[in-house]
Amino acid sequence: MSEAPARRGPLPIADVVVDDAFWSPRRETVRTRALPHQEHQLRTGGQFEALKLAWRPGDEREPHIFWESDVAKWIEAASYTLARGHDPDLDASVDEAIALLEGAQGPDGYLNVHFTVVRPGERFTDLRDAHELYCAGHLIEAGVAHHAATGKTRLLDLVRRLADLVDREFGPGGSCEGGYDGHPEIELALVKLYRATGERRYLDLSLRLVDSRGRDPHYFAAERDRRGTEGFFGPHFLDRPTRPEWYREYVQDHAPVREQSEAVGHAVRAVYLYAGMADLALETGDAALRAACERLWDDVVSTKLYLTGGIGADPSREAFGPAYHLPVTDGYAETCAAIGLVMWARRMGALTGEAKYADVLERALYNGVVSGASADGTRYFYPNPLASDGTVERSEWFDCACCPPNYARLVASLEEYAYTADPDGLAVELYVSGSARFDRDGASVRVSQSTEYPWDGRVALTVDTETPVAFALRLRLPDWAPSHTLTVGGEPFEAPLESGYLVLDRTWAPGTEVVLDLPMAPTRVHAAPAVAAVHGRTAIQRGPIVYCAEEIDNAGPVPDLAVDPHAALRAVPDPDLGVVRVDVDGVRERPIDSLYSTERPAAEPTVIRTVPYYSWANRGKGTMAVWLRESAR
Ligand code: FUB
Ligand code: ZN
Repeated sequence: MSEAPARRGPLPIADVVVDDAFWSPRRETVRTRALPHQEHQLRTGGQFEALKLAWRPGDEREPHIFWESDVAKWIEAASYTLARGHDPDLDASVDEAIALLEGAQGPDGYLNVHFTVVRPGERFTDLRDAHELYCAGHLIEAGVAHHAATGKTRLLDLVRRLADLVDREFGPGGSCEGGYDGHPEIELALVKLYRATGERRYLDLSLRLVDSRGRDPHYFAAERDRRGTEGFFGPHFLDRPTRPEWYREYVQDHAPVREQSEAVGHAVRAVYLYAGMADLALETGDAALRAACERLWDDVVSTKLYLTGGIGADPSREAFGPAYHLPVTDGYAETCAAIGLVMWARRMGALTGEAKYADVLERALYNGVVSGASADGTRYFYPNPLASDGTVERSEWFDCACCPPNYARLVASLEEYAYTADPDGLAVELYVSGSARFDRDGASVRVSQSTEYPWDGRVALTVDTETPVAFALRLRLPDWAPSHTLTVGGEPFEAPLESGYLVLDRTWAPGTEVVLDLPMAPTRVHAAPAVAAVHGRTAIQRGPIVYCAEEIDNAGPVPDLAVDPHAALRAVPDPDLGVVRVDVDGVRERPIDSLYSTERPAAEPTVIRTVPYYSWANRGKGTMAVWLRESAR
């Protein structure tokens, strides 16, 4: 029996059960609809086929530089799903994909089809653009997940051969010494590989890659000069030669990571890098790395975070915009970026022990991540705008298909986000029915949760042990909750609030019940005046759920609606939609004949219906807005 962990971190997936009215159907949809749909897309789109290395110049479907990452994320999502229960068909499909990957791997461990059949001889010559290390990172994450889920070692062995090659090439005396990736991802993956294998050199490699960024002489400029071309994305980034500093920021390569304070550049690249940095700070105790992570976090949440937990406001480059630049209709907020924020947040929580990170994790998860897929799991958003002119809808797939399997792997691995074990006991990060099991003083302890969250704020927890056992149970008090009530064994209980957690540090008798009640009254949310895009507008939130008005519920275009600023917000269970709606009185303004008028438009009273943002665009196209105008009265 294992003992208390030396530091905070997620429990092994096998020790967590998610059996939840909100999440279980979504996870089952990932298993029965999303994963088969994605597998079909990968088979018909060329990703699987490419691994046979049969492509020749002139053939259709030239293997793309990051196709392996699509396959890898799909395998990772499938692995988490296989960890929950036997699924022979899925297991067989995963084994087939692994066999294809094995066939595509070179004898020295190299694996990237594009640089094997399309541009042989050019491997690792375009680190800024070519995504080889990004793909390697996703493959490594898949290998670790597949081994943990199934006990099989083929994919883990494969990715170790790949990681060993990267270690040789990027280590002292290697052909890419001093190099690093233009799209971070491998850094956090190598930390996972280190944890899975105990091999310190993977951690050292990750640290080396992180620390090589932002140095002069500039590696990417030198490799461009060696290559003599602008690289894979040269034709897309025509202004890159004249804006070198901007493009260094784009890949978070403008300063050594310990000196970075502002979240800049491509949002997914950024949060994957910051997640890796947080992992490394946790593993090494490096205070400067931790401080950089904290500064970058503060910058994101105080100036660059959408209410939905989306990040990356600039669609032209999938990038962070300036502070407070959070456009709605033409904003960006890629699904992968919200997912990356969730990944980073979990690591920041483990690093610091502060609940504020899980608050943001929850915001992103229930809003900007869940919105990424349709209710049936087979259509996806890439950008997740906070308003629509009626033209936006999810797609079955994308040429750049990063988001769909990323959604699947996150939802399938919810176990990793619900709890953290720590030397004192257990922290409940997310309120999700199910349970967590851990060992304490030689006893096996199970903490079970029962809740209708996010629709109802009552969470009942039961501590099951054979004998009394002492440990601290931490319950995150969400930042949206203005108050709470807590009972232990049916009696009111005063628990101190530490770093955002209610701490119940006591000896637990078998079967003790804890009930946390969080008020779920809908509230209005206003943005800081500096957020020009939503001046004078209000949003609605209830618990962790952000709401939006959709045309289909409001008998006309959403831009015509204005909320009465004094009207009560009414929570209305909607069994047809399977959600709690929020209704509010307001007005519908009538169109006027001219573009401008000295008169206010005539307005008629109406009830404005709002539904969870994550659920929008499941009932056809129409206008939508999270931030609603307020009426004049
Ligand atoms: O570059 C790989 C992935 O494609 C990124 O993470 C996404 O933002 C999309 O650009
Ligand atoms: Zn994406």
